[in-house]
Amino acid sequence: MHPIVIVNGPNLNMLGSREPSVYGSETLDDIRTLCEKSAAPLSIKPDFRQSNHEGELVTWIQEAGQKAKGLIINPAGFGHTSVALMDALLSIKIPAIEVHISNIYKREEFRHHTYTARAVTGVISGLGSYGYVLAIEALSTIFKKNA
Ligand code: CA2
Repeated sequence: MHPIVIVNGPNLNMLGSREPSVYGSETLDDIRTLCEKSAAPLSIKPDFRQSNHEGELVTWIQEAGQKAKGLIINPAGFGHTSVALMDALLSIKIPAIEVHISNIYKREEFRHHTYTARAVTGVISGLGSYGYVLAIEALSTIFKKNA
C-alpha cells in the first residue's frame, strides 16, 4: 500500500451545511469516503485530515514529507494568504497536488492567486469532490512512473 496524506484547511469541516451552490452538498465525511473508495483499487491508503489551524497544517505537511509517498492539500482560505504553508510544501520532496472544490478563477480576484500553488506538483480547481479523485489518480500515475 502507498500511504498518502490528504490535508484539508480551514472551514472545510462546514461543507454541506452552507453555500451548496459553490461547494456542493457533500460533507467532508462524504469526501473522505469517496477518497477511500477511489484509492483502494490503486493500492493507495489515504490518511484524511482537516484542521482550522495554520500551524497544525504546517506540522502535518512536514510529517507527510517524512512518512507518506504523496500529499493532497486543499489549503482553503490559507492558500491565498499563507507563506508558511508554501514554505512547508517547498520543504518536502514527495509529490503534492493542490485541490479546490470550486473554480477559484471564476470567483473573486483575491481567490485567483495561491501561494501554495508555487510549491506543488499540480493544481485541480472547479471539479467539486471529483478533484480529490483525480488527484489520487494523478499520484498513482506518478508512483508508477517513479517505481
Ligand atoms: O474551492 C475550494 O475548495 C476552496 O479552497 C474553499 C475555501 C475557499 O476559501 C477557497 O477560496 C476555495 C473555503 C472553504 C470553506 O468552505 C465552506 C463550505 C461551506 C460552508 C462554509 C465554508
